[in-house]
Amino acid sequence: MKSFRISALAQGVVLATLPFAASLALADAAGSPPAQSQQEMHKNSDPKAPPITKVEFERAKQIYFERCAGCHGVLRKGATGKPLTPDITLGKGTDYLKVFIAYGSPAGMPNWQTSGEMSEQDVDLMARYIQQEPPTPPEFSLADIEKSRKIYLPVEKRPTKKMNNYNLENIFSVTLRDSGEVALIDGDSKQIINIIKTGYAVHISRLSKSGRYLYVIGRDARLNLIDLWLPKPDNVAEVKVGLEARSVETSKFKGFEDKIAVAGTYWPPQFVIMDGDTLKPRKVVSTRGMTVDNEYHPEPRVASIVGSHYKPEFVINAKETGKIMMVDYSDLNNLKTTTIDSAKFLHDGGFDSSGRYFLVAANASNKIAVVDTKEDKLAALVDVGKIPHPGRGANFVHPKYGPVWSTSHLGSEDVTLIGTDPVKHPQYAWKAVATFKGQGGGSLFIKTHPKSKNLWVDTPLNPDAKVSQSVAVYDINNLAKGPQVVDVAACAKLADDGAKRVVQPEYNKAGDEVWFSVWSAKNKESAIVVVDDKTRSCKAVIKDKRLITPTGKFNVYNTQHDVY
Ligand code: DHE
Repeated sequence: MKSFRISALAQGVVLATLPFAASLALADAAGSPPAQSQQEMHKNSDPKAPPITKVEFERAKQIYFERCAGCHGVLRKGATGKPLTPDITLGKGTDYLKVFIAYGSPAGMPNWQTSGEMSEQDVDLMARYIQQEPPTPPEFSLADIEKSRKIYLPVEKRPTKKMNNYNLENIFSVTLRDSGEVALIDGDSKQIINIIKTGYAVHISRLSKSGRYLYVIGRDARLNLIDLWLPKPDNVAEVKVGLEARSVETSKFKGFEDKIAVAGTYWPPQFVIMDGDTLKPRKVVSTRGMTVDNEYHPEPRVASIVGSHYKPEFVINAKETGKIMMVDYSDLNNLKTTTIDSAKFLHDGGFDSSGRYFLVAANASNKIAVVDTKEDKLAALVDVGKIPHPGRGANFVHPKYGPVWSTSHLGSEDVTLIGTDPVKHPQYAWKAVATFKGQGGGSLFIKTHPKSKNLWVDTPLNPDAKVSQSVAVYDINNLAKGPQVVDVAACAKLADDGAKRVVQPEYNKAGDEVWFSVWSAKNKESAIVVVDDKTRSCKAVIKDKRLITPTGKFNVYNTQHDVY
């Protein structure tokens, strides 16, 4: 295990700390044929695979981990993205693969080269790399997790009450994707409170039930625990829960407030249940097993996790198997799990407005699975458009259909509404009651707020820069009117040099501002644009040289209370 961790992670650190030009020079040197002939070559089981040196292979492995594994899988068996195993890629050949990687596709494959995120040499390298056999990373046991754990401030030395004057409920935890940090921004003053070291490319932030503890999980499976009660909120504990991860959640049920945390990993395919205040691992559970089609899958990655409000349970979604596990955390020695069959490949989702039903995208099946967390049963599988991608979705009351939850799509321009009220609107419950057109494919997130009349839909992965730099906003009482397009990137007034994806609307606590990230490459300036929800015009722009590649933003109150 050690050798993989050290080589992959050390490589990442070396490349991340090299100046941009130096890392390109390294790529140039590694990519050119004369250098190849002097270097040791990587040995692949199929001699038809294009040549790649050992150094290039290690570098490509790191790029694949950072950029590709999330969609295509560590073993490249496919999920949100297509399978990329050598039986498929060798037939396509290097030239075909290079074009696809460079230009992307409207179905959601990013345009890595034309957006400036990968050099021509890197695109060539990746096209050759994905024709080799994928390397299998090592396992990660409870003992490995415990060994990695660090306590920066023991529980007995932490404050017993809030020690600062911040309005904690309106703080935003902002992912600084490529710098391996989060920025805590005061939503009232728009000032940065602290920039906190975390794992690489934090994926999400979640709050403990009381709102005191903030948990952030990196793609490299490093989980940080931040205490918002400190005079200056900062890390108090940290643990590495595996090699690759996307999700973290906390116990929300009465009697278990702030007590338990859970993190799901992409690799190894498992989840770990921990003490909420120290991150001490208590139980690791593998997700390997049969899919809903009764075939064995070696890599069912853990996608979204939410804490039930009805039972002491976590709702844990295994992507490749399409199984939703209701894991009872009240007795970890006699762990009870109810497994619900839904559809492949489970990804992101959120609660309906009542907090009883959890709606999750089975994205490659073009379905939304609805779980009743009170009865622990599948309430419905709803057909929607191509590759639904809701984030946590958006709940509002539709004039005709009553309470609805909505999703946009990565693979189509559709925005779909699903009825969520089986009591007063049973004829619409768990049906796709309306679909209307957004700006285009490549949407990742949709958002509204109980106090707002607006529904915001982003399109950061659309290949057309005009579309990826703007958002569509609809009047929820008059959806037929169509959207107003707001050019959010223009408000940020950034230099015209490369992709500026506008991503993830997030409301402030009051529901009268909506925040967007303007996500540039890591060596370019980015910004956060705050839009006035009523006038739909730019209200503030937050710029700071420390705001490197901001992506996800999590308002403390809205995240803590599942308001979306
Ligand atoms: Fe995400 C949510 C996985 C790419 C930003 N993303 C999620 C969740 C999963 C997931 C499983 C739900 C977690 C939960 O609720 O418990 N994301 C993946 C991937 O596998 C994928 C497709 C590829 C990858 O390599 O990671 C991927 N995601 C991205 C990005 O490229 C984004 C845009 C930028 C980034 O920071 O990496 C991104 N994902 C987000 C955000 C959320 C998220 C902001 C939470 C949205 C919310 O409002 O809840």
